[in-house]
Amino acid sequence: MAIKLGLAVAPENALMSAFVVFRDKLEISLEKAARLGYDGVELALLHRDQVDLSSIKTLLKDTGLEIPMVSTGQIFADTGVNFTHSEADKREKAVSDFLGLMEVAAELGSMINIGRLRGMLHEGEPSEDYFRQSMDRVLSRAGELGVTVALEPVNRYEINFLNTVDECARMIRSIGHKNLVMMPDIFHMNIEDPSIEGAFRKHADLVGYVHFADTNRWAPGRGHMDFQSIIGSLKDIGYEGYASVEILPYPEPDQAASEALSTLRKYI
Ligand code: LER
Ligand code: MN
Repeated sequence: MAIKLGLAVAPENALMSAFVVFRDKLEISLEKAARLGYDGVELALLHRDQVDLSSIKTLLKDTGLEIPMVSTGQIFADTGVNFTHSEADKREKAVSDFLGLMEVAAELGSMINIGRLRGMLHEGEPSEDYFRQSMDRVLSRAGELGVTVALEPVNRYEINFLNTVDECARMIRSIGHKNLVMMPDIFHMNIEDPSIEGAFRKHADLVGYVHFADTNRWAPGRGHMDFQSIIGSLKDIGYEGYASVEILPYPEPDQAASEALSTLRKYI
């Protein structure tokens, strides 16, 4: 077993803000990802009715790919709803849209992520209580469906809550639910954490999924991230899950996807 490589994709009807490498019909993106040599694709969705599950399952069989993760950032990007929103109906919409995507994840055998959808801390408001209440509902359904929820530390320029791996680890440990893991993204870790390798080693037991990008968020190899050392630390902790490439599609998507894979394969 080794670390598996995934690529972030979205269906052609995704919002322009979906942060993915391929935005196209899934039969095209999955065929290209498989031909390049990826093990799986991470699927960015806004709504559960956006995709036809039976045709996705056929595509997975035909290509041999997995969908290890359904990502949910578009729920936040679309209308700004999130788990700590000041207005109860906005928190409710964030949770119910998320639970809709969790059913897709259950059907596909995927995890589901929480990035910016967790929301912000607001002065004078019980934001963390709101977050925990939303997480209670999310995790109780995750337990029923057998879906793993992955909480992603996100850097301070995007959000003011759970920025570092340490902060995120404290939250996950204090919630203490078997369906909750961490999804460190080395782009954010490069900004927030004193040591990327050190953070992986310190919280090895929580790492369930990883996002890879170079320091400038271009394909690995285009910046100054030390992938040999970072992948070395993941090997040291025995990590055998997915590292998915979440990068800007520059200079163009096919080249970015192909460069990312060839850089990472050198070290995996
Ligand atoms: C989502 O995975 C992420 O890393 C965020 O930076 C997107 O805004
Ligand atoms: Mn990420």
